Amino acid sequence: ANKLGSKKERTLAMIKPDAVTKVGSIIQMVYDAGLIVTKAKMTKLTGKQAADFYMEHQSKSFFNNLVQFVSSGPIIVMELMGDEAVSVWRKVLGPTDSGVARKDAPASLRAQFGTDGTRNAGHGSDSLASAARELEFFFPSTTGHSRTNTAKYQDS
Ligand code: RTP
Ligand code: MG
Repeated sequence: ANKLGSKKERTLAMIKPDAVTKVGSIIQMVYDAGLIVTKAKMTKLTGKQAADFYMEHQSKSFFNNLVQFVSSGPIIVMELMGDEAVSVWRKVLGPTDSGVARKDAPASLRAQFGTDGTRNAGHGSDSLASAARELEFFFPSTTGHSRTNTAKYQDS
């Protein structure tokens, strides 16, 4: 923690396929929240890569819909940095279900750009541990350990 008691963190933000055309407004929301973009790329996941990324949800009823949706078109992934970036970015996203978000957090990203409980415009890591894993997934380290053991995702 710094002398004001806050912690600089990194998190993985994803603009899902339904909101890629809103990238300009979304990056403005990043900066308005006091975070900065330190890495970014547009890419597209295969179904297998999407299933790997969301493997924590493989037993859930919505898993197949989620994998199909997130691999249905281009996405934009970003490393965001700032004080308490993990929780700040999830606050910007708003509630998981965009319908709920429109009622409870109308200014949130999901309220403005999402559709429903699955097509919800954005993703944010839910903990520091998730952030470390998800950043490595999309922006693999090139030093310190073997890429082949850790990188589930590579540009094709
Ligand atoms: P995310 O991981 O994408 O940031 O979303 P989250 O933490 O707010 O929600 P999570 O429970 O981790 O769910 C991951 C994604 O799965 C889709 N989902 N569909 N009932 C449903 O139809 C349902 N529930 C979740 C959403 O795309 C959600 O963001
Ligand atoms: Mg989640």
